[in-house]
Amino acid sequence: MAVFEGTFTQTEPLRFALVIGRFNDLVTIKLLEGCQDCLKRHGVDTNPNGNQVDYVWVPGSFEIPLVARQLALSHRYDAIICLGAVIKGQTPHFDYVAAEVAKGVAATGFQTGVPVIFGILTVDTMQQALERAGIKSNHGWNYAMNALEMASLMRQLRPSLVEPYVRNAQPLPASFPSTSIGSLAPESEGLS
Ligand code: INI
Repeated sequence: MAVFEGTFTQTEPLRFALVIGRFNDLVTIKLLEGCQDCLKRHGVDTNPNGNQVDYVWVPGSFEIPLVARQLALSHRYDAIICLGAVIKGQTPHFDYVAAEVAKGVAATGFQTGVPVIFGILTVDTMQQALERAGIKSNHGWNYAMNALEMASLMRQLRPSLVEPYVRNAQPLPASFPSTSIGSLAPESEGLS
């Protein structure tokens, strides 16, 4: 058997999309800078005119999952990094936005098979947000590290590499109830 883990070195073939919320952009621009710095120092060409990173700006964190999903479904990216800042105010808006973006980002990765990094700060005050966006440390850097690791790991786990184990698997006994991948596909897709 084997141990699989992501590396941070062979980054030339990797493609990333960054989805960034404009809301609280004092913070999100700093997260973006930390993220770019990390990618660059690991050999990724972060130039928007290059061929490794695309940037997509959205109004706020609430819009991030929809756009991340669209990007993931394009199959053009090894990982998608979502950057936002949800800061608690005097209204319950914070709770709705924070809950929806967390659920949406998680669902997008799970449903599409593309790693989607949750780079959304959820904090009580602007001070706390700024501390995490450069004053003390910059979480944008960590989000980029997570993306590099997951992008590399998922490339290693592609079915073509895992296939030998499937080939070596013993056939099921004839009496075993058979469930093929085809029979699990949604009927609406017409696969049978
Ligand atoms: N968007 C954020 O990214 N952070 C916030 O703190 C925030 N708050 O608290 O209101 C916020 N609201 C905007 C929201 O993301 C949507 O853009 C808006 O509701 C339109 O759908």
